[in-house]
Amino acid sequence: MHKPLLHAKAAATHMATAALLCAAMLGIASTAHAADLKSGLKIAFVPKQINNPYEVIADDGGMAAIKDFKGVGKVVGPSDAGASSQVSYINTLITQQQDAIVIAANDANALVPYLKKAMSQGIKVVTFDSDTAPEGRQLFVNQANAESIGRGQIQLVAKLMGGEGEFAILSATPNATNQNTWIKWMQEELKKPEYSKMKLVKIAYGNDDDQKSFVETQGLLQAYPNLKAIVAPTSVGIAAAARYISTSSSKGKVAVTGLGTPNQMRAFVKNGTVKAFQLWDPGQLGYLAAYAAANLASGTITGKEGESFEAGKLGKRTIGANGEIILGPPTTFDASNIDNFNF
Ligand code: RAM
Repeated sequence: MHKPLLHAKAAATHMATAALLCAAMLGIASTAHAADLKSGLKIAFVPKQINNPYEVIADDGGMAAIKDFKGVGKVVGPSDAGASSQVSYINTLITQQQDAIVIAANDANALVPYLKKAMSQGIKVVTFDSDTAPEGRQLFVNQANAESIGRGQIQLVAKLMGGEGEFAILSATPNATNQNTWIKWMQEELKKPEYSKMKLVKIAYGNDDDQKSFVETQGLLQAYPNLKAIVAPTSVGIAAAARYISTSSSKGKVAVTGLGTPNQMRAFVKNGTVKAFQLWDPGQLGYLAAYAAANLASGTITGKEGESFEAGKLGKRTIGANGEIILGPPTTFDASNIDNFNF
């Protein structure tokens, strides 16, 4: 019973690979279709941390996609976003011979040897949300162009603080690849002459821990009495900062903005603590990452620039430079539109 099935599976994979080869030889850009995906693929999601509402939405999106293409999905991961806290989960997934690992990396380099080991055993590795160094994965599903996220955050905070005064960044962990890349672009944007009256006084780290982010917010307000804004490019950080400020004498004086989920931020927009913030749909991010992983594991794509595949309800997606696939531009939420979003 098993052998013919294996042969059929192998034949399907060979046919998909042959189709790719032919298309490449003819110079035709082919698109992999959902029907080409293997069924029963074992795909494991490893979020930065298991209990972060943002990560839960992203993982749920991934599990929904896996259900679409009849795979076997699961979510495993640490309760803190520490640099090496994901290692033991990766090792277990290797032992279990998963078909693919989809991971939001807590560190650009610390995980690379373990992910390389996974790939050497035929397990496909896709990063999403937060990347590793490129040698640690085959594809990176990015929520939006990192440069536009970083520059956009400065453009938004500049508007909220009237283009002048002191502001601070409240980030996630010091090792988070995504936040560090965005902050780099924030600092780049700040060099423009129109921001010459704005001063970034401090980058604080709340480690994507609610309580630490809350305490860091308090510390920023005490250390910088003239602070006019806090930008938290992390959904955990922005919610904790808004909660602190909403009941403090800084409410109305210190603007809070950054990246957050509409559901976590709604109350703070309604009570006037937060005027505007940004994000993409984390559920769609997980959904797209699952389709990317399934296509790699089915042999319908290899991860090369220019290859494309069908990502269910998100339609056709194409791999860009450095194995990066971009979900789409972020949305800015404020009192006028926040009730249109439920995630
Ligand atoms: C937190 C995490 C995540 C980031 C969002 C915006 O949930 O740090 O990686 O993308 O914020």
